[in-house]
Amino acid sequence: TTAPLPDWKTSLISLSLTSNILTFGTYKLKSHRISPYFVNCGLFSKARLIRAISTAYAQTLHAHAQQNPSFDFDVLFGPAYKGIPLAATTAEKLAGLDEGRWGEVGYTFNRKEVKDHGEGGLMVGEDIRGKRVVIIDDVMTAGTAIREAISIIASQGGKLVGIIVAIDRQEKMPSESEKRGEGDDGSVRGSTIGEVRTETGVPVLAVLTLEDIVEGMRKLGRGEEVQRMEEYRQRYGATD
Ligand code: OMP
Repeated sequence: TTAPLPDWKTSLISLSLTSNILTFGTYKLKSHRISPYFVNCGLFSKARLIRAISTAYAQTLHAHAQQNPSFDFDVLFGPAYKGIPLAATTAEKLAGLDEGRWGEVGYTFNRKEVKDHGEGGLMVGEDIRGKRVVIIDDVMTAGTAIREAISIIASQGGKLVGIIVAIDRQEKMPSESEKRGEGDDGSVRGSTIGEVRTETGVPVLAVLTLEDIVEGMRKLGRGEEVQRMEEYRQRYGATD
């Protein structure tokens, strides 16, 4: 199943390492899992870094649209806070790729706190009522962040047609015992991405997956990190 990793993915992984976006250590995740690696998309915070990631998101969306002619959308929704610059810069990159095709795509984001004066409301940017919306977010692990974004779109009358993340960690759904904070019970469960696909019926795209990162690290000669990611994958990796 594994095609060789394209050079642009290896470059993106390498750039993530040198800018400390991808780091290795011991990290407690939102899902309470303890991970040997972490991806901090808030650190795409220099011109050349935000350019690299927004280009990768735009190209991933554009390639998907070319392979699936029925795939189309009106608005990119970037959930606050980390999704905001991602939505804005990716919209700009889409116009640069093909202005005729993407030039009218809007972008929007939510406020974390509802404003009760001035223009008011929960949302900033393009109105999503009745529009086809793609969620653009940073990392997907157990799907909690994505589910929140899905419910915001529903509450605003938008129609979800796709989801794109920078990193799909390819993890399985948390068990009931994990949700209670008691650790994994070792049961076989489906992947987060599979569950979200089934629940929503829309494509869930990722710029990079854990598999890509493992292969990229291998290409970069980082055997020790590869081993730690493989061990983590044994424990929490999705099998489907
Ligand atoms: P879920 O909500 O469990 O899918 O986790 C995704 C969120 O966790 C992201 O939106 C981040 O806020 C955070 N996260 C990272 O940013 N990088 C990681 O490598 C892992 C996580 C995480 O906590 O799972």
